[in-house]
Amino acid sequence: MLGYLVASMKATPIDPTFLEARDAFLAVARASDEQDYRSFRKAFAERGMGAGAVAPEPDSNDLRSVIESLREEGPALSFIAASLDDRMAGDADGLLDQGEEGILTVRLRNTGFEDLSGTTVHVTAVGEHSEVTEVAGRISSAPGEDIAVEFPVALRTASHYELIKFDVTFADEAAGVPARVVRAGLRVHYDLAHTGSRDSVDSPVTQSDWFPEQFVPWSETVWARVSSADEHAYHIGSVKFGGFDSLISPCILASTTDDLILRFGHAYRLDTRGYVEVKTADSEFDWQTVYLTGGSSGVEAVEVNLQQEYAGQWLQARFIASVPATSDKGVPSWTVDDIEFAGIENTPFAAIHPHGGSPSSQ
Ligand SMILES: [Ca+2]
Ligand SMILES: [Ca+2]
Repeated sequence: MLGYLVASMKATPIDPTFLEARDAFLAVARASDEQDYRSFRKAFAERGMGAGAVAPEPDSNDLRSVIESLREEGPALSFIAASLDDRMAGDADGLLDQGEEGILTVRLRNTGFEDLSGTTVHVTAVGEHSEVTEVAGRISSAPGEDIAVEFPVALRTASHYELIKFDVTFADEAAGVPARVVRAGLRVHYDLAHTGSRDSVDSPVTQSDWFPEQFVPWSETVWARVSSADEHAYHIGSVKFGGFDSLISPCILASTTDDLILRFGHAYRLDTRGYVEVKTADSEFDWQTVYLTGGSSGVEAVEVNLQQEYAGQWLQARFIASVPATSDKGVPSWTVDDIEFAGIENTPFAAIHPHGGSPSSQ
């Protein structure tokens, strides 16, 4: 058993998902004993990591893409993601706008325990917005392998930031994987520009400006973007296993003339303290604490004035806490919203603008 574990660690890729770690272990076991392989495969399936299971991506910061499966054998095919670009004919901003032609990329994964050789993928546009060109052919894949299929798309009509939809049908009838239809919705006809110094978290585009702490398999402590009514905020809490986790800001350039001020609203419900820290790009020092939380009963507004201490320097801020496991005492949590940097020279946060409009005037 220990021999398998050590050998599988050598075969595991860097920053693995749960299932990449599982597959490395199973591959090592199968190379020496088919019966052991089947026993381990059954044990993984009993814990939700069976045929058809999908792990969160290594850089996921909300783990929402997890699919559990208790099936211990057989083939399986899973839909992972769909994306659009404007690479065929457009303004090359990477976003598909009205009148442009691009590619719809459909990503599937062989999530079963068998090779597939007859996978088919079809896409139809829902509504009149776009035209999709079918791509014929049967695709082969090994267990754990990703399949990307590219369909040419022309966007005929769309209003600002419109959600257009496609039905993706995939199957591998020869292998016994029945057809499934997934409806994918994608936003089109808009511009994205970094024009903001405040993140209200209410637009979905600013989350990717933040850096989550590197994802650690088996750790659940992650900052997620959560919503209540129309209001969104960053939130950590509700985990089975405790651990440290941080939310790290994009780089900001402190003004040489104005005070650097960090403002945010938060609700803090952890027993231990949370820290707000900053670190300069060329600092020999580690993160320096600029604010320490106490418990708060409701939402509390905070202003931290760093004056001219970092004048003219590039720096990042982070929110970090040790999150205990969920206990009988209730669910611990920390929610942060409306994060603003004043007294900075750059605009670190992305915003959605009308296509072709002038970002600076929006
Ligand atoms: Ca475009
Ligand atoms: Ca908000």
